Amino acid sequence: IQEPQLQGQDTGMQCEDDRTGIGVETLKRAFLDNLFYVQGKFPALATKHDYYMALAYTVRDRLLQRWVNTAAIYTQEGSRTVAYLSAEFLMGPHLGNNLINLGIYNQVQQAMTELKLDLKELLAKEEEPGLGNGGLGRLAACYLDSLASLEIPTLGYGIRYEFGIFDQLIRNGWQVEKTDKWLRYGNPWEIARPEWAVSVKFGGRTEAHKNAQGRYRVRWIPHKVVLGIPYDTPILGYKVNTANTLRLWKAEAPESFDFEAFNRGNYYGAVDQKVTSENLTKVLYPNDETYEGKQLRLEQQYFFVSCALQDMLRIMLRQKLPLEQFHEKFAVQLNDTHPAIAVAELMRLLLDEHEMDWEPAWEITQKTFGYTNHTLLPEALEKWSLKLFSSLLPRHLEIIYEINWRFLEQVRHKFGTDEGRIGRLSLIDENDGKFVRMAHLACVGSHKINGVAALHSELLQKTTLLDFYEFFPEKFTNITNGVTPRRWIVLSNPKLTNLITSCIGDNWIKHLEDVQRIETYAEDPGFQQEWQQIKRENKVNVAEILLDRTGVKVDPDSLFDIQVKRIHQYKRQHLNILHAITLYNQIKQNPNLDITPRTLIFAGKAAPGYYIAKLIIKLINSVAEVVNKDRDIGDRLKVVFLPDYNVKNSQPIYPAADLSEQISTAGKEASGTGNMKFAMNGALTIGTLDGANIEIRNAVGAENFFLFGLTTEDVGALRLTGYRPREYYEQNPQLKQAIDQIASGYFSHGDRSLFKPLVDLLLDKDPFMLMADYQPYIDCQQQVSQTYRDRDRWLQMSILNTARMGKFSSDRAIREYCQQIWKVQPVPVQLAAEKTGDG
Ligand code: C3B
Repeated sequence: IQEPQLQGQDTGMQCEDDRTGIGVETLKRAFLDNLFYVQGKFPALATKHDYYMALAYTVRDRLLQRWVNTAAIYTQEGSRTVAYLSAEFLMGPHLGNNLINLGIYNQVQQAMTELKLDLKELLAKEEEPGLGNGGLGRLAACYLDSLASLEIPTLGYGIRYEFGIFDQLIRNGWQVEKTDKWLRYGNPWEIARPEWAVSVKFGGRTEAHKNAQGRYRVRWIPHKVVLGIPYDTPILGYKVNTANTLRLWKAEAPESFDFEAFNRGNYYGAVDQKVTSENLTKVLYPNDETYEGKQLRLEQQYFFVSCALQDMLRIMLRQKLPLEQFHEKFAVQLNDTHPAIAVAELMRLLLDEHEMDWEPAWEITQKTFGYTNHTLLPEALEKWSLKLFSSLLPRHLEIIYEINWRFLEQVRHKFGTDEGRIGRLSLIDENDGKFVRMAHLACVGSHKINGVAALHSELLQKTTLLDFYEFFPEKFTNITNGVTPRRWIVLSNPKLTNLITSCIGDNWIKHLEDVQRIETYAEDPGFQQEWQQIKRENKVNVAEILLDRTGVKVDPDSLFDIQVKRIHQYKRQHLNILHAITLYNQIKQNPNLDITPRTLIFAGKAAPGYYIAKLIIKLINSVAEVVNKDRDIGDRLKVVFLPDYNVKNSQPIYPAADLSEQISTAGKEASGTGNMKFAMNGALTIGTLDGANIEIRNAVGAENFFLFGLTTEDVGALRLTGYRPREYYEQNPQLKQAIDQIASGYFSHGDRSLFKPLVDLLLDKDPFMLMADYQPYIDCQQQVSQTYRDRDRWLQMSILNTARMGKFSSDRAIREYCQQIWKVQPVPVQLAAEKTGDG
C-alpha cells in the first residue's frame, strides 16, 4: 500500500489549487473562501459553527477529489464490490477522522491557530450522526474505515434516520430522553443523489399473469409506494486515495403534494401521504438487542434493503454486466438479521422483475449473501408474525414458503423424516402462533455464517444454530471483531500516538501487529515515565470533563475504573455498583483504611422501554450521591455517571482508563469492542471469560489480565442444578449488607420501594448470576488495587496490553472477511494528477 501522493507543494513559486492543496497557506485561503462563499459570512459575524462548516467544506473538497477518482476507477474496471447492509452505522464525527486519514491534521491545526481559532473547539461543534445503538452500529463504522484503508471497493447501505439515537439527560438521577436533531444545522458530509431514487412497494396483493413468452409469472400489486432517495457520504481510507461510499436512504412520497386533494379543498389531506411516507425513516429504534414486533421497523428494514438491491442492479446495468453475474459483482453482507429480508427481495427482483427462473436465481442469491450473527440473546432474535408479514410483504411470504419447502425437502433427504428437527429448522415458527424466523432465512440464503468472537461462534454452533450447523457445517466460520486504530488511538489519544511513533515509526497505524515492537520498552524507566505522564494528562482531561458535565470533582491520581457501554442486565453494571457499595462500607467501618483511591466512571444509554436498565442508572446515581458527599470517604472513592454517552463523548474516555470493566455473565456478550478500545489505550481489563475477553487475555497474557467469575460451562451447570441466589446473600455478610442498604432506602432517602424490583430480581431469579460472581469479583478487584500500588508493575502491564493488541485492529478482521467470505481484492486508486505526472 502506497503512501498518498498528495498534490502540490507550498513552494511559494507555484500556487496550489485551493480545492486540493494541503499547505498551510492554501488551507487558510480555502477556509476563508468557504466561510464567504458557502456560509455567506465574514469573520466579524461568523459563529463557531460557521467556522466549523467552513472547515468541513474545506476538508470535503479534498475528499471529493479522491471520491470522484475512486468512483471513476470502480466504474471503469467494473470492480468486485462489497455491499455492507446494516440498519445502523454509528459513524461518529467525521471532521477529525477525515483530517487523520487525509494526513493533514497538523497543517489544519496550524492554519486554524494562525487564524486565531482553536481546532479543538471547531471539532466540538460537529453534531455526531448517531445512526446506531451501540456495538453493532459502531462495528459497521470501523469496518467501513478498514475497507477503505485496505482499498476494497465498498458500498455501505443503510437508513438516513432523521432522528438518531436519543440524547440522554440525567434528571434527579433518572435517564430522560431528548430527540436527536442531528440534521438541524445541515450536514456538510453528505450529497443527495435524487437522480438515483428508487420506488419501494408495500402491502396489496399478488396475481399471476402470462409474460410475452406465454409463461406464468407473478405480479405484485402494492397498496402503497414510497420513494427512496440516496444520500452519499464519502468514506476515506487512511493515507490512501480510496474514498468509498456510505449510501443512506431517506423515504419520501412519490408525489409530495396531492393536487387533487388540494383542489378539493383538503389541504391537510394533500400532505398526508408525504407525512406518512416520510415517517418511515424518521427515527432509529432505540432498542439494543431486543426486537420489538413493530410494523414500522419491518417497513424500515424492507425499505432500505429494497433500495440497496435495486441500486446494485442499476449499477450492473450501467456497467453492462449480465444479471447472472450478480454474485460476481457484489458480495453482500447482512449485518445481523435486520437486513435478512434481502434474501427474499433479491429472489423477487430476479424472478418477477427480471424473469429469471427459480434455480439460477436461488444459486445467485446464496452465492451473494453472507450473514453475521451478533448475539445469542433470545430476546434479540427477530421473528415477524405471519399476519403482519403477509399484510406488508405478500409476495415475499410466497417466496419464503417456496424457499422453505425446497429447504425442508433437502433436510428430509439428509436426515429422514425427523419432525422435531424439521420443526426446529423451518423458516416458519409454529410453536405459539406463526412467525417468520429471520435468522433462519439468513442462514438458508447465505453461503457463509459467522459469529463475532471465538466463543460466540462456538456457542452459535452448539446452541442457537446447532441444527443448521449439523445440516451445512461448511457454511460456519468465526471472524473476531476489531476496531479501527485510526479513530480509537490516533484521533482519541494523540499523545500516546506520538510516543509510540517516536519509538517505532508510524507503520503501526496501518499494521497494528507492528505495535508489538514497543514491548522492548515495557521495562524502560524513561519510556514508562512518559507512558505514565500521558495517562495522567488524559485523566486530567477527563477529570475536567466530569467536573464540567456533572459537577463532581475527582482526583486524577486515583485509579480510573471505567465501565462505558449500553446499560443492560447481562453487562452487569449493577455488579460494578455492588463493588462501589462494598468499598464504601469498608471505609465507613474503618475510617483510616488505607485503600487504593478509585474513581468509578459509568456511562451508557438504556433503551427507553427497558425499566430495569433505567433503574440501574438511577441506582448508580443514587449511590454516587451518597458516596461523593460523604466526608469520611473523601478522595478515596468517587462514583460518577457521565451523561449522553456517544462516539464523540467516548473518545477522551478510553485513553484515560486505568481499568476497563468487561464483566458480562459468561456466554452472554457476543464479542464486545469497547474491551478492545480500552486495552489498546493501555487500560488493564477486569473481566470474565466472555466474548472477545478470552482472546484479549490470550493475546496480552494471563498475567496481564484480571480474570474472575463463572465460565460458560459453570453458568450452564449451576442453572441445571438449581441456582439459588438468596443463599449467596445469606451466607455473605458484605453482600448482604450492600443489598440490604439498597433495599432499606439507604441510597434513596429512605424510600424502600424505589429499588425493590431490582432487589427482588437479584434475590429470587438473578438471571445473570451476580450473586454467584460477587465474591470472586470483589477479590479480583482487591488484586487490582494491590497491583496498582506497584507502579512499575502496573506500567509494564499497561504497555504490554497496548503492545499485544495488534490482532484487534478492524484491518485484520476485514482481511479475514475478504479472504474467507467475500473473495475480494484491493483496487488501488491513483489520482488523475499522479497518472499524468503533472500538478
Ligand atoms: C453487539 C454485541 O452485543 C457485542 O457483543 C458485539 O461486540 C457487537 O454487537 C458487534 O459485533 N450487538 C449489538 O450492538 N446490537 C445487537 N442487536 C446485537 C449485538
